[in-house]
Amino acid sequence: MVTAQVSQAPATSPLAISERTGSISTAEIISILKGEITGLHIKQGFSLEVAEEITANFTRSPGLKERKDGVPGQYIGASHYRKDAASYFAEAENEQPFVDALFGNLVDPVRGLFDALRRELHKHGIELRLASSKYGQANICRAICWSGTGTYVLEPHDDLAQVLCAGDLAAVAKNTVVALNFYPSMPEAGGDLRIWSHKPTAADRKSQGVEATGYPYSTAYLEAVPSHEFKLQAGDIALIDGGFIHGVTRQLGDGKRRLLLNCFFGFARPDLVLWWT
Ligand SMILES: O=C(O)CCC(=O)C(=O)O
Ligand SMILES: [Fe+2]
Repeated sequence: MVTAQVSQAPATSPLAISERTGSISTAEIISILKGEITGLHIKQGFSLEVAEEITANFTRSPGLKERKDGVPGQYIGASHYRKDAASYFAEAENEQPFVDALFGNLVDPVRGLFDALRRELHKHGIELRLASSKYGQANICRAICWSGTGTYVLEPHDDLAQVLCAGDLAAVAKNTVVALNFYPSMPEAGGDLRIWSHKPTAADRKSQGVEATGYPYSTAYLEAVPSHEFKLQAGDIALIDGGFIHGVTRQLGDGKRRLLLNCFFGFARPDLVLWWT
C-alpha cells in the first residue's frame, strides 16, 4: 500500500499593514509593540539631506566590514545574531565610535525616535533603555548593505530565533520583537521588504532546520503563503513584527546602493522595553 505524503502548508497569520506619508508617531510604534499592527511604512519619514549624509559617512567609514556569519552583507555596528551576550556586548562597545560617526554632528533620527518613545512609555510607568550586561551596552543601531546574489539580497527569515538563542534577551521573544528600519539610500527599483503572512512556531523552525537562526526559509516553504511588499525609497521608515517571515528582494540595475539602519526592541517585562541590534 502506498501512503500519501501530506505536506502541510504553513499556517497563515493575517497581516495588518499601515502605510502613509509623514511623521511617525509614538502611538503607532506602541501599536506594533502590542501586536495590533504587523507592519508600518512611513514614507518620507526622515530628511533626505540627513539620509545622504549618513550614506556618505557609511561609505567612507574605517569601521566598514564584511559579515562573516553566513548572512552576506557589509556593515557597521554589532549583531546579536549567533552570538552570546559576552561577544555581542563586547563587539557593541568596540563599534560604538563607528556607529556614532555615522551621524557626525547631525540630529540623529534613530536617537530622536528612541527618545520620543522613551518619553511616551515613561508616562505609562514603562522604562525604555538600551540592552546591557556586565560586558557593555548595545548600540542604538547598526548600518547594513545586504549583498546576497539570489532572488533575495537578504533571504527570508524571522528575527525571533536569534533572540530566543541569545540567553540574555530570551524574555523579549515571548512578546513582539519589533524591527525598526531606516532607509538612508535605496536603488531605483527592487530592494523591497517582503513580509509573509506566517509567524513560525518553534515546531515550524525545527521542521525547516532553522531553530537557532530563523534563517533562511526556502522559497518552497513560502510558496503558498500570501505576502506584502513594502516599496521603499530613501528617507522611508519601516517597522515590522519581526516574528513574521520577511526578506529583501534583489536590487535592479546598478544605481544607488541600498543602505539600512536597523535595530530591535520589545517588552522584557511589563514595565521594561529593551532595545538592541
Ligand atoms: O533590510 C531590510 O529591509 C530588513 C532587514 C532585516 O530584516 C534584518 O536586519 O533583520
Ligand atoms: Fe529581519
